[in-house]
Amino acid sequence: MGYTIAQKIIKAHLLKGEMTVGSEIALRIDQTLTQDATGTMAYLEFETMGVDRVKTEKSVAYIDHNTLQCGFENADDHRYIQSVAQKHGIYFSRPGNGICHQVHLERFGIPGKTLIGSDSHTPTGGGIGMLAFGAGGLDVAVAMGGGAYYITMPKMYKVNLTGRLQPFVSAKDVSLEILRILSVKGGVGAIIEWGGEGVKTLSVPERATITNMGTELGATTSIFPSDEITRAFLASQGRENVYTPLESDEDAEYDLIINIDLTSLSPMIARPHSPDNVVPVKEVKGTKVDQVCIGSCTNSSLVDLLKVAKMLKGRKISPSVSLSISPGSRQVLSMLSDSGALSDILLSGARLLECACGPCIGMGFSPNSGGVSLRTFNRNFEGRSGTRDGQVYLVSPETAVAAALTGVITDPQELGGCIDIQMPEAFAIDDSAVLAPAGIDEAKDVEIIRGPNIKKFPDSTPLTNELSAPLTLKVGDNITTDHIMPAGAKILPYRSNIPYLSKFCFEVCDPSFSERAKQNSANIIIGGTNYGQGSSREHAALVPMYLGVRAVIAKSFARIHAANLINAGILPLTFKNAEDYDAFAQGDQLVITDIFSGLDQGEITLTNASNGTGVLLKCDFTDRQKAILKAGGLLEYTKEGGI
Ligand code: MIC
Ligand code: SF4
Repeated sequence: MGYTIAQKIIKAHLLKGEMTVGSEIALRIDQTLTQDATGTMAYLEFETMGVDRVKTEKSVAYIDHNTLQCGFENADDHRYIQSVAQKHGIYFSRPGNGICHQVHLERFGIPGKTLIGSDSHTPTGGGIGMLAFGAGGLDVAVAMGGGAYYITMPKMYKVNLTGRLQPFVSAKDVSLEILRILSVKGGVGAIIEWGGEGVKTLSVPERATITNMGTELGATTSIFPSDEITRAFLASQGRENVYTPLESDEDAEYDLIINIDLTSLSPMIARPHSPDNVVPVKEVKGTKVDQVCIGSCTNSSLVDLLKVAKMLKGRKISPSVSLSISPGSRQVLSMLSDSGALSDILLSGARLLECACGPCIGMGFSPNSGGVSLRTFNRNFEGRSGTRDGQVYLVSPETAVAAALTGVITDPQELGGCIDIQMPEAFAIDDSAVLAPAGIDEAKDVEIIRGPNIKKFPDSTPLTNELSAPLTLKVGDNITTDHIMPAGAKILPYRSNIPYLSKFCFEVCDPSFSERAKQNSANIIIGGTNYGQGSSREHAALVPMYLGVRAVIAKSFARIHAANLINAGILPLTFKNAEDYDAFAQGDQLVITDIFSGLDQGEITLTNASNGTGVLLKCDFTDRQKAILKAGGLLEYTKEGGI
């Protein structure tokens, strides 16, 4: 049997384990990336490992999420990250240089290499043929220290593309279409390979838009072949030397094959509040729009913004709409400016924001109360925009501009005209905003700068054989990490201050959770399916750990969040029978006994002391995961000598 692209890269990086679906494998990691919102914690963790210099081929620290610097907190964290990077051999991408995934694609991504990043959209690198995973900060810290990255060997899915996209239909519509087909749970446990003749019609940034949103499918990662288009992109970035071709074998086998005819696609839109709530734009046309945001790691490439500029040229946006544009990188912005396209954007009435995540993570530009916001981003979870009742829709840049011009949701195909944009042959290259680390000798003298906002890493509690705790919170299906640990301009500056962050835990679902949890010595949470989908933020595990959460019981978990819970020493347990979820009510007193032997048997009994019901829970952990849980988390485990 032949290999898929992902299997080939896995095989070349396999340190431990068998490549059979469902078994644990350990991978050698070539590159890492962090961003500031998860990076401070990741570097604090890295420091505790006592490794002088990163062991990866390339590690980059980006500052892109939290660039507002409303107070000293962000600014201090940025200084901290800069000094750690300088000392330990990490490249530092300065604030304003761009969004990690966009810059990494442009300047550092290499086909066939492995990358993990403390950000769930790291699979963007799959657009260039990298095997790129989102991970918790602690996993990234371990990889920087030379440790392996552990995952469960995924299934292989293939999406075969045929045909060619019609004018005003773009890669984002492909992402939304696959979300419509598979849902936010449809990619769980799988790597999605994009192939077929239609792939040849997509540029690297378009491919990256698609792999970026594979995260919203719950996929382990997504990947495109590395072909002549990849070579041309790398050449235009002055990096042709890192090109290697990569394709799957003809007889590679897939667990699922989906066919999409690009020619038949029309503009799509995800309605509030889930990226898979997708319909054709036509179905919601005419809805009044208050705000339009163009940018994010999904849609902020040069080609995206040149299209936007062409559609806006000589036109004015609707007086009732506020339009923001955040270019993905300094390279994109400088080329927009040199080509004159920036003026076309500005003269239309758009507002230019920094090359950063910005509104995508609620850092400003929140919609008005109940306001309708069309965004080219990848997530529209409730409250994520910073406005609790904001109505966020996800669209392509073309659909975004159409709405900005007309003031209502509009199918961009109805606007007419032509927006064919060619990829430039050469990108403007200036890496001066990426600071190289100090050399080995000078590094000894680099002092780490720690501001007062950086608080101690919270202590974890080693696992006990019996757990008796109230069911402090019961939630439903598809709970996101934005529910568990919200972000946004008010909270994001405190990502290195777990005690402060803890006040906001589950604020969107239940504002009293944090106070109630603090009163108990231990707490249990029950959730539905796909618990913890969304971001890779380990804060969604560290903060509950700080609040005394010892176990989360759900119908199923999202991959990165389950790994983060284990890393934090919290038991992620699943109901053996999903219907047992109904046997519990918030406030019930729960007891789990014989945890240690249960872990070995793969099954634990949960008793509801309030009504006497007993149900079985699955705990299918690998030996390494059991050892991490017993130690009280990955940090304790590594301190005890585990790898
Ligand atoms: C997100 O899009 O939710 C974020 C903010 O980029 C997160 C990371 C974080 O919470 O810092 C992610 O996707 O992992
Ligand atoms: Fe930044 Fe948004 Fe991308 Fe997350 S999804 S990395 S917040 S742009």
